[in-house]
Amino acid sequence: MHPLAQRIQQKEERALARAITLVENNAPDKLELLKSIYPLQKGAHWIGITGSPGAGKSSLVNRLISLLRKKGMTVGVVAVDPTSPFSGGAILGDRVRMEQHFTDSGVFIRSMGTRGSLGGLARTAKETVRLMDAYGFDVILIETVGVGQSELDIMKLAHSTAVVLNPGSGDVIQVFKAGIMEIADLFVVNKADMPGVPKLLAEIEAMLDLVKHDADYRPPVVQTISTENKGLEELWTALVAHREYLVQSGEGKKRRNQNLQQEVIEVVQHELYQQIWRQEEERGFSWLEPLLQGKTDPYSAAESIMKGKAEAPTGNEG
Ligand SMILES: Nc1nc2c(ncn2[C@@H]2O[C@H](COP(=O)(O)OP(=O)(O)OP(=O)(O)O)[C@@H](O)[C@H]2O)c(=O)[nH]1
Ligand SMILES: [Mg+2]
Repeated sequence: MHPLAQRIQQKEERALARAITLVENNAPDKLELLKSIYPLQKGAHWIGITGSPGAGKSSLVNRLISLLRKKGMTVGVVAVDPTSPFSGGAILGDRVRMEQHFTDSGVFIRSMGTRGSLGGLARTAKETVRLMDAYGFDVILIETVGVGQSELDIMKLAHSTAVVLNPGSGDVIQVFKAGIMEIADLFVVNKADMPGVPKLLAEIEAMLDLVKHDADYRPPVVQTISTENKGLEELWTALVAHREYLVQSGEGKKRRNQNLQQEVIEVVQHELYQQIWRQEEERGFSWLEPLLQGKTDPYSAAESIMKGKAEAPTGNEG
C-alpha cells in the first residue's frame, strides 16, 4: 500500500492534501497511490454544482456545507475553475466565500485551476474526489464554473448534478445549447430574490417538456436565495431524493458502468500519450526532418511510431 494511502486511512488531513498535490503534479507514483486508494472509498454522495460565472455556486456550496455540518455530516469540496491559472486552494473568491469552514476539521476544501492538472482537469478532479472519498467524507461537492462544452466532463463525474441558474440571465438557452440538459439532475434557481423568477421557471419547464417529456426522471426545480440562506433544506432534500432514484431505478448502476469503462480507457490513453512523448524525445523525433523535407507525410510518420511502439519490447527499434 502507498504510504500516503495508509495515512489517509488514518484520517491524516495533511496526507490527503499531499496526495492531491501528487495527483495534480502527475507524480511517478500516482497510479500506485490511486490503486491503493480505490478500495478504501466509502461511497460518499458526489454532488456537482455548476452554472455560469457568478451564478452563486460558491455561496450555495458554503450554505450547503453549514447545513450538512449541522446534520452531522462531513464534507469535501473540489472547486474547479477551468479559467483559473491557480490551484491548491488559492482561488481567492472561494477562500473568502467559504472562509468560516477552513478551520473545521469536518470540512476539506480544495480549489483547482488549469495549472497543475497535467492529466487533464476532469481527470485530476475525479482523482481528487476519489481521494476525498477514501478519506471518508460523507458528501463531496464539486463546484465547476461555466456551462460550456469543456466543463461537461467534469460535471459527468458527479452522481447528482445541480445546474444553477439566475433570473434575468438568459441562461436557459445556454443550457439547452451546450448539452447541459443531459447531465442536469436538478435545477437551482438561485438569486430568487431578483426579478424574473416566474419567467425563468416557465422557460425551464418548457425546456423540460421538450427534452424530458418521455423520460422516467424529470429534474426538479428548487428556488434558493443563498445570501439569505433560503431554500437550502429543499435543495438538500432534492439531492437526497435524486440519489435514491439512482439506486431504485438502476440508473446509478448504468452510469457507473459507463463511467468506469470510460475512465479505464482515459487512463490508458493518458499513459500511452506520455509514453510516446518520452519515447520520441529519446529518439530525437527522427521522423521530423524527413517530414519537413517532404520525404514522408504525417500519417506515415504516425504509423511508423505506432509500429515502432509495438516492436519496441522485442528490441528491434531503429
Ligand atoms: N441577490 C443575490 N445575490 C446572490 C445570491 N447568491 C449569491 N449572490 C451573489 O452573487 C455573487 C456571486 O456569488 P458566488 O457564490 O461567488 O458565485 P459563483 O457562481 O461561485 O461565482 P464564480 O465561482 O466566480 O463563477 C456574490 O456577490 C454573491 O453575494 C442570491 O441568492 N441573491
Ligand atoms: Mg465560485
